[in-house]
Amino acid sequence: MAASPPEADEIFQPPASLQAEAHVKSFKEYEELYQESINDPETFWRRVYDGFYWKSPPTGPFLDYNFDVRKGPISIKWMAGAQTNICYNALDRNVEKGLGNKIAFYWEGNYPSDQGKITYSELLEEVCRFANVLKSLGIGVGDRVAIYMPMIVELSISLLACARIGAIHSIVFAGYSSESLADRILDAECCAIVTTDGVWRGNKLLNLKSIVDKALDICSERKHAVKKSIVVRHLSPKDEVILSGDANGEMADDAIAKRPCRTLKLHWQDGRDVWWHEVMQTADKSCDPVWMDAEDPLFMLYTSGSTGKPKGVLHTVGGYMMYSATTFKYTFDYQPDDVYWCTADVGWITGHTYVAYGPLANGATSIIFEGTPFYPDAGRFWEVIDKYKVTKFYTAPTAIRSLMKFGDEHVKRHKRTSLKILGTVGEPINPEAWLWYYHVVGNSKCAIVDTFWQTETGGHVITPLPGATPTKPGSATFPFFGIQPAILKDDGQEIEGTGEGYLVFKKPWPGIMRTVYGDPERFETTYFKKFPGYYCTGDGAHRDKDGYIWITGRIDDLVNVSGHLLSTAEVESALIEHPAVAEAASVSHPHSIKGECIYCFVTLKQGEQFTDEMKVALKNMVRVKIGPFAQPDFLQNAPALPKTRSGKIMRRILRKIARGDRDLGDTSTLADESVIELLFQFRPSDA
Ligand code: 6R9
Repeated sequence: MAASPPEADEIFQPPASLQAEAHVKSFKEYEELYQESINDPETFWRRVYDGFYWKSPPTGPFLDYNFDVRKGPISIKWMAGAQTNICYNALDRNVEKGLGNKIAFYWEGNYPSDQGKITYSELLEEVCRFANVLKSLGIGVGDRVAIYMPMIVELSISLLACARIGAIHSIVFAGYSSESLADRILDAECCAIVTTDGVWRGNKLLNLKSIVDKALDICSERKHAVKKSIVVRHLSPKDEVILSGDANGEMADDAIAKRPCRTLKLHWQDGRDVWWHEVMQTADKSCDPVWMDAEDPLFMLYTSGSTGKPKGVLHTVGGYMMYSATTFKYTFDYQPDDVYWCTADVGWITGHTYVAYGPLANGATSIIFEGTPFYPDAGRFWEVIDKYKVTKFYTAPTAIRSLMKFGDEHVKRHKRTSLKILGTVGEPINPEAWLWYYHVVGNSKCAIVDTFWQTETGGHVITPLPGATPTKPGSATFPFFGIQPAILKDDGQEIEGTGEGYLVFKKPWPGIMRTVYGDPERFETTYFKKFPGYYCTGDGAHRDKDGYIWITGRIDDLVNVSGHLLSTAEVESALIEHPAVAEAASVSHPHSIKGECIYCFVTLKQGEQFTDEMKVALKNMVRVKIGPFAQPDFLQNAPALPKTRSGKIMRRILRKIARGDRDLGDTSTLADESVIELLFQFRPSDA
């Protein structure tokens, strides 16, 4: 969904009340700091570096990089040789500073009566115990650990425990199917997985362990054995868990909530499966951190790639630590008495950086939310905000748009007087949703920060600063410190002043990804080959007359469904696995709530019928192969697909057909023009 033309904009000044206490109090101050971060990055980032504990200093240059494929392999090194530990900086140091009794996380469950909290000292103890568990299972530096969990405190404990002992975590969003999970485990060759028995999402009970079991079976079939599966007993004793297999587990002492209860059958594989609470019982509560090189890997996180195969985006310890902490501090203007809430799942990068690492590195109190915005009703967000007196709130445009549909009453029933900053991330926010967020949710007194960034960038790269940047609804505004954007034309020329083109960055910042796990060539091809000398985001952007940047959306074959990136190729290969399908093409299609959705053209094999049952079966194929969130909204019968003479599917034309737009542009390269009319005829009436 493209933002509105910048000519139609209105400017919103930073709220004066916020400005007074802000880290950056004026646009002028932002500009000065920004100039320093570009002209003298070492001085700028050394100040940040000095705020952390390092066991030993860098052994070479502070920054060493090559961004130009013509000069050799791409390489990015910040503070190489320096030793630190991100878990130590996020926990031990805060405890040493006297924050031991401060709440690190409030936990708010799916059911409003399910709640919990954990202080910095308690979190440190739990993390140490789990780090010792991992060690006792033979896991150490460089080993990959998969995590497939709902939004519970044990998820944060797991990732911090990995970081403490130098193991690399690979978190997979717990909405992915067994097959997607298996692909990711296999690519990273994970030796262990952490999961839970089940989880309630709204009124639905999901058996996460059975999804994991199936994924581990697929891995075994492909000759990779995951040795340990550590299972958190998350369901309340009211939900009866029946184990089949050899072992039996004790039930955790959860609060029993007023809610429906259901029986969950778990298969238990003795030797491989262990209960979290059993192995934790005997684990020691202290564990020395392992000192890691700044450039050692911290985690990988898979993101869709235009070829269909997901990429394991790799981040390293030192740079990611500094960048997650710094962007959190400035974008949310972090203050010690804040209660901060980012609604993103830790399975996505937003959760990694702004639920886990960024807030903890700053000693912040934040919320881990397991629920959905609509359960028990569409007022849940605002209820939680009042319950914990949330000051800074961060969510996605798709959530804002869907809540708008329920009307203002759900919001107005709650006070929301604690709110100061409202953030958005994941996709372009349309000005209508921005204005509703500002006026209705924020009572016209909060700063809105529309933060543009990517899994690959580690943290915010284009964003307003709440006390400094005058905002325009729909624009992510200006670059963060150390980020030098450029907008390029097709021929690679930089556009000076106003104009629209490819959004690229000219220099590395500490939080940029270092490689694609196991595939450095793909890293170079995807991000550095198209425009040598630049990091290419894959997004389009427009710069207006005042220098504001407006992200216009993906310009590759990725679709952004509710802020989740999917590749059209990934969806197509899922469809093609159905025995009735001869060929499939999928394109992005506008959607009023999701921003974009997936529209598929399917050519069936001869003799097959495009019935309603067939449609259901095809949608199901995508759910099973990728995950429920990837399910196409539209499927249309395509007796043939528009192709060039060389056989390439013309998705540009399919996008127009999906929208019912007959202004197709140049069709001269089509091998057979008659296909077009046929496809218009078969267009579903609700598209
Ligand atoms: C953090 C995250 C990255 C893609 C990115 C872009 C889109 C994210 C945006 C935005 C416009 C914003 N995107 N934030 N587009 N305005 N404020 O979402 O990472 O899942 O890797 O997605 O999301 O298209 O390239 P990731």
